[in-house]
Amino acid sequence: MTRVLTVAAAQLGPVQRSDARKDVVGRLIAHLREAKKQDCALVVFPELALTTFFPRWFMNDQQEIDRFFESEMPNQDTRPLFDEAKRLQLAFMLGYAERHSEKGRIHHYNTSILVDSQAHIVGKYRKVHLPGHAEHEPQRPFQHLEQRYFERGEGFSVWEAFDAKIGMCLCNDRRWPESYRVMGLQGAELILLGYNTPKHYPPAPEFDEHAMFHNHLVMQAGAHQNGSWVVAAAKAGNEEDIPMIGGSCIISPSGHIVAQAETESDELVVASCDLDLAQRYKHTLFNFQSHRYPPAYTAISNQ
Ligand code: CDT
Repeated sequence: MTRVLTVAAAQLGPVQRSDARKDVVGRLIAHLREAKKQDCALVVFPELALTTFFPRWFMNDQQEIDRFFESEMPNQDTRPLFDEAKRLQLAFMLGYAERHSEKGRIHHYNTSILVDSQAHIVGKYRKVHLPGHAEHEPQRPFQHLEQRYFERGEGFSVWEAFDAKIGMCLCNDRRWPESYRVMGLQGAELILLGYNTPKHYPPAPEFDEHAMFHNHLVMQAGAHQNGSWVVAAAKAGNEEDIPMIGGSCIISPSGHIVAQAETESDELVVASCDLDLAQRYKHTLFNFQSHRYPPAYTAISNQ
């Protein structure tokens, strides 16, 4: 019997700084209900889905910064999302800013969780590749302060859930082949990722015209070279006057985009993913065991 999982990339239009969490959660719930109508089993939400992409602002006051973080998950604001997903028997991936307390120390991460159809958290990923910078750069039209607000996560895992092997990564991770390969080496058949990408890249504005091409290029390559599906959910549209690229999509292990967002608003992108097609690539063209030669790759981890 073939294993087919119908999934949705739940693109979000802009989330403004003034938007209340409960209103954003209402939009996520609307996505869940539409996903159920379209027979989905799993819904993928963007990176930092509950708030505006706050690393674009320089802040010094930790109390102000912490207002964008969640100290518990679920919490009062997100409980309705978990309850509705359980009622609909839908699994989901959610990106959010995590404030974590351990041994008397507070940590801040850019995190995603995998939640099963019974509303249990079955996987957690903390972003590894933190782009941007740590100090205020006033010459920029807007900041990208992920290196100021977050600590790096430890690495990439793959979880067995929904009769599939599922990996997670976040935004800038998708530009690095190592992210996919480490998940590929663990057998990932479906890689879930959320992203927030401004249309304008201040350090090299000449790249701007290629932003969507590069967005899809890296994910299509990552999917194909590892024989995995990729489900990618973006924020889109003008968020706090900063245009975000959107382009949410679902990519087959063949490398082709099989479904893609057409708008820069809240939009559900749906596809049925044949997980056995992932296995077909893993056993032929990208049979790691037969064809990779790790002794030739030591520079990748040594350098
Ligand atoms: N959120 C995130 O990682 N965004 C980056 C923006 C470009 S680097 C400043 C990305 O890779 O899409």
